[in-house]
Amino acid sequence: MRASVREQMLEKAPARRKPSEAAASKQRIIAHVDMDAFFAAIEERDNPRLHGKPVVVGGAKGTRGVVTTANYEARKSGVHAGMSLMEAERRCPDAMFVRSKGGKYTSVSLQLMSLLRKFSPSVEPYSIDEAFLDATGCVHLFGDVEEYGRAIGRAIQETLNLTGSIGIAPSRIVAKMASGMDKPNGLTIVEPDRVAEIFGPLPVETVPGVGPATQRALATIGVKTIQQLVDCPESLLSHKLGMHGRDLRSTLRDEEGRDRVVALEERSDDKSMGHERTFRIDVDDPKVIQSQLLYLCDRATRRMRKEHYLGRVVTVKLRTKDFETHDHQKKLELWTDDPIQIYEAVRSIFKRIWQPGDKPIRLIGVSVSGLLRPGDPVGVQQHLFKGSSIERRGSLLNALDRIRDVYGEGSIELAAGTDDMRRPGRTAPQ
Ligand code: TTP
Ligand code: MG
Repeated sequence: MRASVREQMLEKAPARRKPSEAAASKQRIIAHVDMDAFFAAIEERDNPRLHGKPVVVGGAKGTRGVVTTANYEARKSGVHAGMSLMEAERRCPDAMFVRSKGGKYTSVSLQLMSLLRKFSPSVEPYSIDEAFLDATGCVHLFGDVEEYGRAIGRAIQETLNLTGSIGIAPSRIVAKMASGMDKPNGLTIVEPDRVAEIFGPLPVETVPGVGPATQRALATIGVKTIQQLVDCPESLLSHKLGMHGRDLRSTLRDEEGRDRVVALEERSDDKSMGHERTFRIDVDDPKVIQSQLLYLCDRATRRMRKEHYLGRVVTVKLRTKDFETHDHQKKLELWTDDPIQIYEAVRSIFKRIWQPGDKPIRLIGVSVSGLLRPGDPVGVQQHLFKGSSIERRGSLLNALDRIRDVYGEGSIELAAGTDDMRRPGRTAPQ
């Protein structure tokens, strides 16, 4: 089915517009690149023992934990991200199991992003192995859309010795769906006048960001296909799904300028969400400080979840008794709104700037920047953390958030953040 859709698109598509016509009509051309089996492909590339074998990334054989990703060879046996390692071993006994090596993947990701900047001045990294490119003014430099896509694929292969799949379409969401249609090492081009014909009949769950819960909610109002979702009255979607419903519809309809590719340089990364606390009595007890930090992480991420943000850059601010102020940051590998993940980063930053025996602390603050909204337009969070422990923890956080919505902020807190010592202080959102 996938191959045939691709053939239809590539071969039966009406003659492509000439570059000058495309430019004249101001039709946007967006490319989406998604690397194939990213972590597993890097492991396979770097370790000759793994070549050609089924590879599962996530942890050593026989250990507890979940599959982070698996290469296409292992996927043939039904192994997929989010599955327990034990189940992966049962399904694919010959698989080679490898632990994740975060730093290495981040550095390949950076190489990928800088490589992609040769193909467009506007490259928006979207996850560790995905990016959107605004190709509108660039395609004609390479000949046509197909040559442009092939050149990107070749450059990835030659420079990184990896493969990626590419979707090229008139909008971000369609480009993203297209890149997933012919994996691995695929190139799928969707002409503007064929979008509705190709994607309209597909089930709603094909849309990135539509998980099982959204799918069920849509089914109750008879919305099963993408076309039905696009045609559904906005008020009905809002009633059923709130902001997410409105977002999905306007994304699919290309409304509200959602098609802009926002290069990192243009992104308003200066926006941050956080909380800080000034103590009435200066504090130097590490246990108290730790519980304060967890409390601040909880508060900061509570705000992020309320406003549907995920963040990536964690900053700890510290002011000592004599007003010396320190400000240190850490960039996480992936975006998150999880207080425990943020807390882990905060602890490692804090260790660098304050040790027991240092000057007592007058103020501490935690803030998160590098913010993204998952509905912009595709669910980064849902996509990246599908089936992971974060998703499971997510339902606990949702429950905590709901209790706070009803009974107030102080009604329930993360355990170590409830230390009484915080009461004498004052906190302030940043
Ligand atoms: P994906 O692009 O979702 O997956 P992939 O590149 O492994 O496979 P595909 O060919 O289908 O695109 O994610 C990119 C990397 O992000 C993936 O290699 C591992 C990591 N990742 C996580 O850390 N946690 C997760 O839950 C998922 C899904 C991926
Ligand atoms: Mg990928």
